[in-house]
Amino acid sequence: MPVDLSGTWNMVSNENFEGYMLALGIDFATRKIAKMVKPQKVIKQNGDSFTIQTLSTFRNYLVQFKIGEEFDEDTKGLDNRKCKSLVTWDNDRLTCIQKGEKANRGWTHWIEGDELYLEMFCEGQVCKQRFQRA
Ligand code: VL7
Repeated sequence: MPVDLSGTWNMVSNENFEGYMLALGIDFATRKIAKMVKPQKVIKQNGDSFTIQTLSTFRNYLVQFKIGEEFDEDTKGLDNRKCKSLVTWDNDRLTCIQKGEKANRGWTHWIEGDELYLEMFCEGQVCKQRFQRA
C-alpha cells in the first residue's frame, strides 16, 4: 500500500524557487510576484488516480493523472510549455518526469514526519518546498 498524500497542505518553506523559475525562463516581473506567494497544495489520491491543485493568490494550477500513464501536460499559467509527463512511485516517493523542451525536468513528493515535501527540478536547478497540513 503506497502512502496517502491526500489533504490540504500549506507551504512553510521554499528553497531556490528563483533558480527553478530562471531555468524555466520565467520573466523578472513574474518571478518577483511568484516568490512572494505561499501556495497551498490540495491533493486527492484515489488508488492510482490523482488530482493536485496548487492554489495561490497569484495563480492556480491543476494537474490530473494516473500512475504509470503518460499524459499531455500544458503548464498553462506557469511557463506555458507542453510536456509528456509520467508519474510513478519510486518507493514512497511520487515522482514525475516532464519530458519536453527543458532537460531533466520533473518533481517528486513524499511525506516525512507530518510534513509533505516537494522537490521540483529543471536543468540542474532544484527547488525544495515543505508543506504542513492546513
Ligand atoms: C506548480 C511554478 C514557476 C511560474 C506562479 C507561481 C506561483 C503557483 O507543478 C507543480 O506542482 C506539481 C507537484 O505538486 C503538481 O503540478 C508546481 C508551481 C510551479 C513554476 C512558473 C511562476 C508563476 C503559483 C501555481
